[in-house]
Amino acid sequence: MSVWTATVLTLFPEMFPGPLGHSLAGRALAAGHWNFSAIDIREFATDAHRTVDDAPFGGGPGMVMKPDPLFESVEHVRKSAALDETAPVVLLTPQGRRFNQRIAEEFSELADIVLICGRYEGVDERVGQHLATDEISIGDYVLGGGELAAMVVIDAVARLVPGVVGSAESPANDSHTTGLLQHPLYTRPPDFRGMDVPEVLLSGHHAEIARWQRREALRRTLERHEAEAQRARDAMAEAKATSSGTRCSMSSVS
Ligand code: 6GU
Repeated sequence: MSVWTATVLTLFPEMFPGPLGHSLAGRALAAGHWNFSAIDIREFATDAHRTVDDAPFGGGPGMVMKPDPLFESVEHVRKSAALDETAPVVLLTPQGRRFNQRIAEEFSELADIVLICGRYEGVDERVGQHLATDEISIGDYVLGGGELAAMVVIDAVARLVPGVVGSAESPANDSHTTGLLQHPLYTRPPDFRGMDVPEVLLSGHHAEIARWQRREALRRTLERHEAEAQRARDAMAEAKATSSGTRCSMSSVS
């Protein structure tokens, strides 16, 4: 049986496996529990100059990744026997849906994964519409390209694929899987430069420890959500102020 395989299509294959070659996922990769390959999109350019980008129709700044090398390279990996034909093809772009633990779980239940790293100002729309099965962003900020985002997605998904990272990990208890953030963790020494470990953790009282951990997880989760709700309220107040400002200036014009 072939192992779970992540295939990345990129203009910068030398960036890989990068951090994926280290830590838990890296050891599992070296041990053959999963498989990784980076494919150079430029090898699938269709002209003598190996062109992978071009100016946008309708004008505008920057360059757009051409569709033909991307379609050719996905068709190439789809044909390779090692890859499951139902593997999702994920386009990494700031316009995609925001990656989270639920999406990581979805991907981990599918066989294999293909990731396309966007570069330049963007990717020809036909790639998102007719080639990719998914468009993913890892957060509300703009990176120079999809490569770091692909590494984030692969790291998060690989550790959920059964057999990839080993049973020592228990993804079922991960924060975000439980819907709660993780409770605080401490290790030796119990007194470090006057900073103490909470008494209960040293008590050996398992039921009390479990209660403390749950309370702390709930407290952190509430704090985070309250901070997010406050930001949303501020944004709402700001939007209302702006739109009433607009109405005022409109009425003064008419
Ligand atoms: Cl997937 N790509 C780029 N270029 N920037 C991003 C991103 C992806 N996700 C967040 N920012």
